[in-house]
Amino acid sequence: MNKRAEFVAGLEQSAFWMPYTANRQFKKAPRLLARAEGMYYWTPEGRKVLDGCAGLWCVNAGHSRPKIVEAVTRQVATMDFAPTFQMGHPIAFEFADRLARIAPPGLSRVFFTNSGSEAVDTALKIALAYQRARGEGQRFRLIGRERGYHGVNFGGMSVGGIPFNRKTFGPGVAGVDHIRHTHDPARNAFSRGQPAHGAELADDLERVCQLHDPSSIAAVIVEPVAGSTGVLIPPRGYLERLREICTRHGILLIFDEVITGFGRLGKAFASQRFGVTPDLCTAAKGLTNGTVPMGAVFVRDTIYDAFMQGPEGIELFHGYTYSGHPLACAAGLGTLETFADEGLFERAASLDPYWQDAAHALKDARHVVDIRNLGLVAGIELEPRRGAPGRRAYETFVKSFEAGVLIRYTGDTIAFSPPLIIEKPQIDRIFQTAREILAAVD
Ligand code: PXG
Repeated sequence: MNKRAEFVAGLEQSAFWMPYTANRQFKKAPRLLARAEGMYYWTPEGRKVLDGCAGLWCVNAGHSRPKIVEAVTRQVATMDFAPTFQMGHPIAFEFADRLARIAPPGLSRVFFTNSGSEAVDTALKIALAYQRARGEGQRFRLIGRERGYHGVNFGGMSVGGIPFNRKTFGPGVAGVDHIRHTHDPARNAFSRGQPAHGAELADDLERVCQLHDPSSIAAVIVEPVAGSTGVLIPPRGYLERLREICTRHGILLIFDEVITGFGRLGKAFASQRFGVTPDLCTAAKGLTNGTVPMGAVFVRDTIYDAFMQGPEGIELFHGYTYSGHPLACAAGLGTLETFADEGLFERAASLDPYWQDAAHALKDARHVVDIRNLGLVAGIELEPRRGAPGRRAYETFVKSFEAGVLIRYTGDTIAFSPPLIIEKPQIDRIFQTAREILAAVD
């Protein structure tokens, strides 16, 4: 047996319980990655794979970028770890201050976490604690949206709206309700950018407010563009209307920008792209270019100030051992420098029309029932195979990897979200490969 065959044979017994993966299926026929640079991965056998999904929506500046590698290398040799509970290190303050400069207007306070899931749970807890701090402690309800994905911790799971992520884990957090999702292919299929129909779906929040009494609601959380559930772009006017309703009722609006943050939609945050400013905003992934795990919550100044005007002592009983970890902060600073030096947010904006045309060129490809896009994100929805939902998209994903292009799939949608350094010929290759595979897949 050669080395690779030996490794694969051993995988079936491997101790690694893989996340969000069909372990038994995968371990029989693994897809492995061993090296990455720029727009590409390489498999252990040296096969080159174009990264059509920025790893998992996180490597926005491309792989193994020198400024990030140098920053992390320098930091690990200087100071590996230092606590942020009643202690501090300059790089954490520096990173937060740099982030505040590109944050949505007014959201210039930053709480560090280690992942998107932790950022979501932190944002929900800050929202509840803030309502209490301002004398509105009766606001205990948290409202999410059907088809929402907010990570896998208990808060995020509870406000999330994807049945498989919830149904085996008990009742979740109390006092949660959901508004309806915005997916409306009957009216909006093949929309380019934001769909025209559906602003009125935001009024579903009014229904929930009337059901529970708005004065019992602390916060509403939505993804400005929903990613994991299959790339759902907000209808024109929808986010504006959500904002209005929240403001009218004293409810905090949280944008979960874990995938939309850091240039994905052609601006630092989706909030700036849509011109709608939430009260809190979560981030992760592109924050450190995926190099070192990290998440963050951006908080409106007035919310931070409310805590700082409370009694002396610890203002918020919340935090993680690794909040503001020096390696993550170093990676983050290197990432921001790379974004700025190369103008990557503007680059994403300028590629948007080309990307849109390339995606929508698949309108007549086999199995395709809808195409959705915004910034450097696209979702192509396939007609489900009869009796086997999700199977066609899964096979497309596997065959695409074999053909040298890494994409994602969720349900029957294949999703594309490349690093923002992508070149036009690489855009062509991603969609051309998808077209060929769809023609061949049953
Ligand atoms: N919020 C949103 C909007 C996300 O997309 C999280 C929170 C959780 O982040 P962490 O870092 O805890 O995983 C996410 C994560 C996919 C895919 O292919 C998307 C995510 C994660 C893995 C795969 O759609 N999003």
